[in-house]
Amino acid sequence: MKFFYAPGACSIGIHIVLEEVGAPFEPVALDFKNNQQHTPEYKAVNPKSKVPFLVRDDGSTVSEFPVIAWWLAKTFPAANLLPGGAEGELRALEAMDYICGTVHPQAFTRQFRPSRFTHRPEDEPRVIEQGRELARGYFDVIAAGWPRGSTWWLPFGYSVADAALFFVEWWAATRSKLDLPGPLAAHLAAMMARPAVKRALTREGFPA
Ligand SMILES: N[C@@H](CCC(=O)N[C@@H](CS)C(=O)NCC(=O)O)C(=O)O
Repeated sequence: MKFFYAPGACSIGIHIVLEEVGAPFEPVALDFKNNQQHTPEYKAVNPKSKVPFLVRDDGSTVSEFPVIAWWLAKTFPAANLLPGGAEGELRALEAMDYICGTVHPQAFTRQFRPSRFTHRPEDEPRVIEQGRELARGYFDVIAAGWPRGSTWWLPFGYSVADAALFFVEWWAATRSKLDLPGPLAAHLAAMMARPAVKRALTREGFPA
């Protein structure tokens, strides 16, 4: 399968899942600095102009982080990346949806692409600050619900939810320079120690 990503984008979470499951994949990097996601060539592959994106071996495609992560975990069950049963899957999907549907677009897209939230350039610093405040609030919500004594986000153990949480923690620490609440700082450190995370970061050109 082909995996489309942009170095340092949210696709790093799917990159980690791919490394965890050990499936063969062809990584294809897009250059966001030159807006490669908006070229006719990429739009012909993915009309949404986003990453992460998969083209499977039969030519069919999968988009949207939680769906890609869920599909990879179901397809490669030996990696044990999903809690069992409908209830367990529900918790993993709920966690990933919070990251991908709320934390990423509301807190971090505000910080990284403020012009999408205002037409007035003079308002952009306030949009960025609003994004930082939202990030702190969302991280506090996650920390308050953290399973007691757990390294990983879901009480079941390591899962695809951890790969989703990783990318916003990593952005917070490396790009936004935000302090993470205790359980999330410990979680980021635990993620950084995983060989799959190191391999994904290295391939994308970041310190591991
Ligand atoms: N809902 C999508 C959002 C993915 C997304 O926003 N990806 C960003 C990278 S972090 C992107 O491709 N941005 C390109 C753009 O907006 O031009 C998902 O969860 O996969």
